[in-house]
Amino acid sequence: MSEKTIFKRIIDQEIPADVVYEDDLCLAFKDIAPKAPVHVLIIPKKEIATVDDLADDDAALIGHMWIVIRNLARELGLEEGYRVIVNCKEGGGQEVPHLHYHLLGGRKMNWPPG
Ligand code: D5M
Repeated sequence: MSEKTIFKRIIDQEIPADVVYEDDLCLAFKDIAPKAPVHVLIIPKKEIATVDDLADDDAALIGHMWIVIRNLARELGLEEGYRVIVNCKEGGGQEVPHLHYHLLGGRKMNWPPG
């Protein structure tokens, strides 16, 4: 059995996180190294390593997570706009192998990203 990821350890409450939302399917908490005034990570409680590892029947879970993202953006005061990023695998800049959405806002976002 491979070692738990840091995000699985947060789900299991083995390490603390600044949780802003939780339900049966997902958890949202503040990024430890924020890249914008608002930087929240939204993760499924189900262990899915990357976008590449999504199963066809994860579609409802992913749809649910987008509704959570929309609600969080409203609650966090991001009516001027925001960015949602998913890094996929090493080449995509993913460091933690547990699927996560970055919700970034509170400043003007640049394009293209690095
Ligand atoms: O993004 C992984 C993100 O996870 C990165 O922005 C830092 C953040 N991170 C790492 N450890 C923690 C803890 N313990 N709490 C909160 N945030 C954390 P990636 O897309 O994989 O590069």
